[in-house]
Amino acid sequence: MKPVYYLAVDIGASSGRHILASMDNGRMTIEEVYRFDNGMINDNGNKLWDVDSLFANIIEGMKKCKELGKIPVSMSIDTWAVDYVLLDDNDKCIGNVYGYRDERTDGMDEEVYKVISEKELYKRTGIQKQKFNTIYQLMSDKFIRPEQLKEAKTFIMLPDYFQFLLTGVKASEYTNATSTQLVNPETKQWDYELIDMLGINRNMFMELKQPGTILGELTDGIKKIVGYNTRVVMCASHDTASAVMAVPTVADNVLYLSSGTWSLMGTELLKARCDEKSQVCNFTNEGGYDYRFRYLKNIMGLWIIQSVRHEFEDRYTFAELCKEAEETDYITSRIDVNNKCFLAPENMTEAIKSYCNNNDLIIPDTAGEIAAVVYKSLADSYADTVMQIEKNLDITYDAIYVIGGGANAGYLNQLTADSTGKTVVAGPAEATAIGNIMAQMIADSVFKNLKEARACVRDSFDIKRFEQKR
Ligand code: LFR
Repeated sequence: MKPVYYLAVDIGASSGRHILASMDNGRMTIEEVYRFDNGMINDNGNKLWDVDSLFANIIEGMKKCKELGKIPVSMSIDTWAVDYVLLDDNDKCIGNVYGYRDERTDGMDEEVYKVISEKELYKRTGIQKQKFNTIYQLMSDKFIRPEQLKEAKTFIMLPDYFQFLLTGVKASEYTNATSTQLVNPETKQWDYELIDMLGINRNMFMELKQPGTILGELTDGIKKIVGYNTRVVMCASHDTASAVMAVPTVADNVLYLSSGTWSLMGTELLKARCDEKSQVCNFTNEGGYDYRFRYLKNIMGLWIIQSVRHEFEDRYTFAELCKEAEETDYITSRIDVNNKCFLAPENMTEAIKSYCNNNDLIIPDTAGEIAAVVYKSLADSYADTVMQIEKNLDITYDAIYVIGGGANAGYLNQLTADSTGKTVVAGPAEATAIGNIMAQMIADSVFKNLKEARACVRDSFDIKRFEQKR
């Protein structure tokens, strides 16, 4: 029998990929068919996404499936969170599509708190404070582009926007929408009262749909370009929500670390925890598949090392950087990876050096020394986060499930096992795309539910274990 293919388009802040998946004897197999670079472009000091080029890449990857003779029965797109497009009454994009590292949200928290206190906002939404959350971005729209905001008829987040371009169907997916900080964790719909309080046009927002919803088929125009038709299904379109679906275990109460541009460390809860302890530690309750909540913390993540690598002119692969770091084990300096100076510095290497200088730490110099400082500091911050989660939830975990690209960083996995004292279970590296596929396969009745799909992921992919050595 010919295999049935499902296509995941997983676009991260630094790269995107098209992954085809199919079932083979009860196991899921995946194949990367297309990959492209991504990054915010700097346009006169504004950090923007080039959505046209992203969409062109989506199409290129879809064409690749045709070339390979592997036409998917369905497809879905996930991306990072919080960013959005404003559409006019002809459904055309209005103005810039800002990237979340843009500085325009500086000071916007204070503007929001004039309307609702920080504490009340957390109680109401359960979403951690990140200066780039959509709520602060929309507040900044009110200041820097009020005309465009007024003109906007539709607010649509990036995966939904791309899927609209493919199908002509406009809709909003729930998991990604929760990252706006405008969704009520009880009703799982927009918090219209909050939106009104902020003075934002509530009519821009579309009813939220759960992952698994079938959106529609390709428009005639797209069918012609790619050479086939397929069904577009909503996955958990926030990449982290898809990644968490692919944690390779059926156990409850699991500690995961979704490791990519960001490190997202947390667990799943059936009810959002919007208490003070969680707020103080800045834990979020983002919406997950099947009405679960992702109780997690954003840690600056591999973005720091990605940036350093670029600054060394991509002379080293990530594996080589790990190796160099391992050989530079003597360096004792540690940085606070979540310090805001690392969010969007002009030069990351310089930011690390000046952090060390300002804190009387030995200043790292070589690529290996810098990488060692970063990796070890990340591992330390994972250990702090584990302690906070265990304390807040009164649970002890035995293992950390590392999923996403960072699962391939053996050196970091070992450091994490050492700093936390937990077993690190690493893989799958393509967790986000796999989660995206899982939602499609569940919608197509390949699996009964999330648990069955997770069991399949556990049995299908190569998973490595790391134990504490020192
Ligand atoms: C990871 C991620 C995080 C989100 C950040 C910004 O790719 O989606 O979950 O906080 O990017 O959108």
